[in-house]
Amino acid sequence: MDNKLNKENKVIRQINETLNRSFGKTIDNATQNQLYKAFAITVKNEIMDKWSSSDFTKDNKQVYYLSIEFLMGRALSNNILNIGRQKEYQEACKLLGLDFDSIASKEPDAGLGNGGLGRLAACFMDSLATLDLPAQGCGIRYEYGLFRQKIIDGQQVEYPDTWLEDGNVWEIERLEEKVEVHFGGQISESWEGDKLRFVHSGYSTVLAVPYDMPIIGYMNNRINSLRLWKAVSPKRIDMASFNRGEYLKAIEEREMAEVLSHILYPEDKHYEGKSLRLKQHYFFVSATMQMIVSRFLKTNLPLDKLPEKAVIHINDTHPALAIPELMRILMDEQGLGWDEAWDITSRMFAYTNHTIMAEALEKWPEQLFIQILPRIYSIVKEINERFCAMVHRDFPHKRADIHKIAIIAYGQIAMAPLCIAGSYSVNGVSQLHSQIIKDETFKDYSAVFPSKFTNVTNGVTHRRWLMLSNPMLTELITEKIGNDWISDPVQLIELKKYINDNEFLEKFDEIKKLNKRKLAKYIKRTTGITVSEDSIFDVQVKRLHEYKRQLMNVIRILYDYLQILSDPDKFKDLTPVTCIFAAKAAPGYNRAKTIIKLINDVAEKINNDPRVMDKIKVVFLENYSVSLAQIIFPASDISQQISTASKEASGTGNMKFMMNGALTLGTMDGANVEIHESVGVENIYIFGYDANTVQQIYKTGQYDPMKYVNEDFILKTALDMLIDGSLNPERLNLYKEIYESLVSSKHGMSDQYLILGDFKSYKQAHDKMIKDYNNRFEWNKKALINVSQSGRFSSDISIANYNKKIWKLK
Ligand code: 26W
Repeated sequence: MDNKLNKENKVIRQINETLNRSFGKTIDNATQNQLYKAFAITVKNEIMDKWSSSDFTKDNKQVYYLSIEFLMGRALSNNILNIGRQKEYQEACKLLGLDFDSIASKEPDAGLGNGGLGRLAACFMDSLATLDLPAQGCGIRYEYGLFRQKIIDGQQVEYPDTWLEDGNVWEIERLEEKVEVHFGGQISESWEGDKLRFVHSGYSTVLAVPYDMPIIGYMNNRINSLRLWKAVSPKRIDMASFNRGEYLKAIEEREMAEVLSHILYPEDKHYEGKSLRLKQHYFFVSATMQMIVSRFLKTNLPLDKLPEKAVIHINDTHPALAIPELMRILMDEQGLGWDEAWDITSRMFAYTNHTIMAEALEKWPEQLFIQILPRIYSIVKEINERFCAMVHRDFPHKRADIHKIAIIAYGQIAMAPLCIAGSYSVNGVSQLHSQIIKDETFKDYSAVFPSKFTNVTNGVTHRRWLMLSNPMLTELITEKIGNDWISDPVQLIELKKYINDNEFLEKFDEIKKLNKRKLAKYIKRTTGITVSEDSIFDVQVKRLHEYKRQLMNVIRILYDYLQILSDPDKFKDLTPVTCIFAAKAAPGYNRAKTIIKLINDVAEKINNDPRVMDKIKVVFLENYSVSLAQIIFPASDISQQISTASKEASGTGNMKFMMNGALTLGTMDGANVEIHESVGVENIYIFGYDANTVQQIYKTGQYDPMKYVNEDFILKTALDMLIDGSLNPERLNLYKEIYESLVSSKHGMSDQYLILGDFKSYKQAHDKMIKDYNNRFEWNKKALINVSQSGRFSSDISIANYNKKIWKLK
């Protein structure tokens, strides 16, 4: 090591200083973990000035993005990228002989989300800061994020995700900004002059303590905050004075309070009417709304100006209680009457819906709600009564249906209607999805409030999902078209100039191959399976859900397997395919867990059958996470987006694949429709029923899966493998229910995901892709067109649209 050179390097000097001060170490004797922390602290120190100056200012309107999930992933590399210092940090590592990636990998993922909804919130945070918009994310500082998944004997086993165990360098605790949140108790009414007052007593208190993490805009001066609330018991504070008996009781109470921020619920489909979850929701929205109002009060403006200073975005219905909570604060704490409070509140909220799956639409048992949130209940009840009265008065033809559209009915409180009634804007997350919520899911509400409904298509940050994940492709792009695309991603369109440029396409191909080599190494290291970097990487990575149809993919793999066995000669020139899966299943979702087991059983069978001649390999990667996704997307050739049409609200993985030059195999669902529109029919592989046909089948009940089985002997044989012991001879019944659900044609019993109905066209489209891949020049052209069209799906564009259509910040 050249010491003189090193001393002159500013980054090295700073890191050395940090190591010395924080750990009493030098670069030569620090552990990798200490090195990571020293890097992170150094970056944080670099941004502190800017962070304090981008703090809340009273001049500008600000958006508060409320979300029960923020799936941030790792921050170090992203932050270095966004402050524009990648070169300096890389140079420093080179001088020191350190491997930056391995240091960065010491950072635990912030996995505070299940999937699409949580990751969208993270991409939006990045784009908000980059577009220089004043914004704050607000959520819960879960002690445990989404569980860590291990695959043992082919089965998912869940372990706690202890991401905070070793501290979190990025966060700042702001104890002085803690607020109280109240649960339970009674409400009494009293008249104060001509005002009816509500007094809440006998409640229990939980303290909400905020922790802020910096959200750094790309190469600008803005640093927004992600504020996550931790639940703390107020009892802790006077613990010392307690005698022994009270001490135990105090501990118990403390645990009851602090459990609120212990764990992220791992469900992203079945909403459950659990009291802990209801408390979590109220906990973080109450803290957030109190913060917003108290900040506003410091401006000394009259309360009716609040909507000019703050807009509150509700990410799905989980933060819905922010609406009645603001009403409570304005009335009970600020002394406004109902009409004044409602006038303010109803101008401040915007709501995004992320799913039409009926079982995911939140409803709370009325009794539970009354018990936990008595005052909020009385406000929701009043909102409901006024809403129903308005419908009754203004929409006489809807009178007979009022029980269907009410917020409270049949002993349940429905959150989506509350959000729609209390927000000035309601949007879906892709053109198709927004159409469906307007015309089907929420049609009664769109008839009442037609002007509230709009669309903003999802997007993903190209900084994390292209620049960070795929540095080689980023460099090639910038070398050719300059770097304007970074701040204006639509400029990626300039890449079109190279679609007939042999030299360019060869480089493009080489980069894909190097990324595949990296993934192949990861696969070898984590699963022991050898896959060829020359095989087609055919990938389906996302949460495990029946509607996403991982099962259809597995059946197709079995089908291909049987085809090869039946005529090996015919397939000896076939390009080998590596089928890659990664997916977590909700711990209580048994069918999803069985499908994981099935994928692993199929992998075991095929990978170890010499007759397959390595033409098919099946790999299930455990513990799908943001960091793993960053390795997978750049290395993928085929992007499987095969949901039953109408079920996937948007999808965002589809965009990440496209950005990295994978070709989509998909149904006309969610954002696939817009990807298809962008790249043109030659550059995407679309198959299957469209959303209208699916609705038609549901309406008529005309679906006869056995017809498809009887037409196709190989399909029949593939399905038989589920029940004839080919896969799991010791547990013959393991896949019996799955088999039966696929083939049953009894009305009401049949497979609502229509797997066998779509199977033939899926198989054909897949075959065509495998064949087309052989013409690599043409394939790479298509891939390049996908990259060049992906700018439209940057979250920068989504955020610009949110601002233009909904928030209207300066
Ligand atoms: C209460 C249980 C629960 C929890 C989370 C129900 C539903 C959810 C989310 C709304 C599920 C979700 O993540 N939806 C996904 O949102 C993405 C971002 O908009 C879309 O791209 C996906 O299509 C959608 O499934």
